[in-house]
Amino acid sequence: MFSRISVIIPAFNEEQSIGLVLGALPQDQIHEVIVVDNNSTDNTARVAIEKGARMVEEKRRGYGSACLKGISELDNPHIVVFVDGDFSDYPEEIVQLVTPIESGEVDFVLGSRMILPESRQALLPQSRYGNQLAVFLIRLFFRHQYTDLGPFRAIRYESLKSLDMQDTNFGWTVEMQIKAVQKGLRILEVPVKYRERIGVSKITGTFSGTIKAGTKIIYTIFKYLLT
Ligand SMILES: Nc1nc2c(ncn2[C@@H]2O[C@H](COP(=O)(O)OP(=O)(O)OP(=O)(O)O)[C@@H](O)[C@H]2O)c(=O)[nH]1
Ligand SMILES: [Mg+2]
Repeated sequence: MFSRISVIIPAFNEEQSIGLVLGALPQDQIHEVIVVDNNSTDNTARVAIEKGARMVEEKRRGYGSACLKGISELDNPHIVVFVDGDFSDYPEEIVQLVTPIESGEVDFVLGSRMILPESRQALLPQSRYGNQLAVFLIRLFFRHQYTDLGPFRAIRYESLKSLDMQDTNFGWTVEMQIKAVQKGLRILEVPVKYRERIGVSKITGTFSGTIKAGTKIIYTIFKYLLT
């Protein structure tokens, strides 16, 4: 990896996993790693700093708020990578995400957990079915076939800026994917591995999180259809 790569990790109470995520990233090849701590009540921030990440705080709760904060702190990268802090993704696979952008082939690479059977099985059923519904609606309305709304993704910084991201919580991933289609970005999906999270579920692993996230994702799809 020869470009300046910045990694943004939103994290809320991930003290058990954030160190593993940071340890698995090839940090010597990465320009900066920004952990956005969202008012964690555990030692997420301390572990992140000990493991060499830059830690920034975002008081406003929400996955999108944390990502927006991370973007505002970027030090002029070529490529921005988003990865979760729960060690569900395999951070070493960053190479597969970044290489097609470095070669000039594409602008946006989405890590799909729906391609490898082992990854698909590691998804919670509500994620699997929710994703299938969401990607069906995106294909219907926006004419692009995605297979997943996975959090592990890489995008050219210039392209990311052109998307003018807004969502402050669960609509973040789908907003990026819809806007990427609308802006005519060159999009590629690559298969990524996935495993059960470490630590406590915040979103999909909880009933209220699933309802809130599912509703927001569907709402976001219709919002961009109608605007
Ligand atoms: N900054 C921030 N991060 C959050 C918030 N909620 C969750 N996260 C982080 O966002 C990532 C995704 O959240 P997860 O809890 O893994 O959600 P999920 O993958 O849909 O479902 P589970 O893994 O089953 O919980 C993790 O790194 C969380 O720490 C939040 O309110 N603010
Ligand atoms: Mg997770």
